[in-house]
Amino acid sequence: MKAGFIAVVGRPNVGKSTLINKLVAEKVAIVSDKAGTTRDNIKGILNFGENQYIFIDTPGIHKPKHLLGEHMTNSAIKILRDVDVIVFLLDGTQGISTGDKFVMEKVMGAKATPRILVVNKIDKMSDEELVLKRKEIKEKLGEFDGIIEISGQYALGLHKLLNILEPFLEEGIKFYPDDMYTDMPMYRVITEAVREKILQRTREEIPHSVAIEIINVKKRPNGKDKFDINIYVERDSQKGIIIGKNGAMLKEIGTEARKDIQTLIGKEIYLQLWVKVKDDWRKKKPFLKEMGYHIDKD
Ligand SMILES: Nc1nc2c(ncn2[C@@H]2O[C@H](COP(=O)(O)OP(=O)(O)OP(=O)(O)O)[C@@H](O)[C@H]2O)c(=O)[nH]1
Ligand SMILES: [Mg+2]
Repeated sequence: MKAGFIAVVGRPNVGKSTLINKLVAEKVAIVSDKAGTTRDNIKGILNFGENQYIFIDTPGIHKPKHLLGEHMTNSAIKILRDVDVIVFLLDGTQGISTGDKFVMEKVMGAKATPRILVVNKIDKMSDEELVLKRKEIKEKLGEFDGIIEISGQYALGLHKLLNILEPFLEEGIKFYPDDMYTDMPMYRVITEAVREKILQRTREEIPHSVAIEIINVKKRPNGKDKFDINIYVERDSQKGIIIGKNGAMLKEIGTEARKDIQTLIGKEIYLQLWVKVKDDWRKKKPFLKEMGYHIDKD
């Protein structure tokens, strides 16, 4: 019996959350094609054979432009020192960028922690590209304790990944009960589901400008519990887009989010969504704190 903590880090959009959902075979983290989807560390726990793998999904590491970005990048960097092994995920379909080198700097900052380089999205790569990628990694990033190629989305190479991580787990312990696959509280399952539906339907600044808060819960013993939820945006124009023509967009977001939440929590609920404007909230510390985003470094 072995167990260990594994931080999955990389620049935004490389597929960290998709990989963790696939590994634990549950929807732990929300996913979208927009960079900057994940805003907090989330654990995805996998019991495989006798072993317990505790994966930590992290926000994409980037150079922040506001306090929310600072919280996101700091969350990812801070966890590096506290894990047994680091998985540094690359998008194999793209060249190694200054963004990846920035991640590497942070990974190297956690000196003693072993690091595995994982090339993702190989479903879109040829064999020749894979060989060239190994060369590029060596030249631009340096040496690792292991390198492997996978596709998180198509579950290719995941057993190999578990095998390569196994030696870094600690002997003789288990940290979580067998039926627990995440540490996410129910309220976050709900707010993240709403945020995902907005991210999947909007573009440009909007995905980055939304924050979600449950403002009221009405428990109804003989009916569905009712959740009132605020969607905060930064501008009036964004509010209009999220509400949509005759409220069509907001309705769609609510319907889709409700379906996901019901599956995740195993019971029917009623969702009421409200859209509110909070100017430049991503730069305002008290509001960020209220939303559960902590920007203090330690
Ligand atoms: N082709 C392909 N696409 C993938 C794969 N894994 C993830 N994607 C896509 O990549 C995009 C980003 O995926 P996420 O899992 O949200 O990426 P992330 O690294 O968690 O992103 P942030 O939370 O923004 O840092 C989505 O559109 C995924 O569908 C893969 O193995 N192959
Ligand atoms: Mg993510």
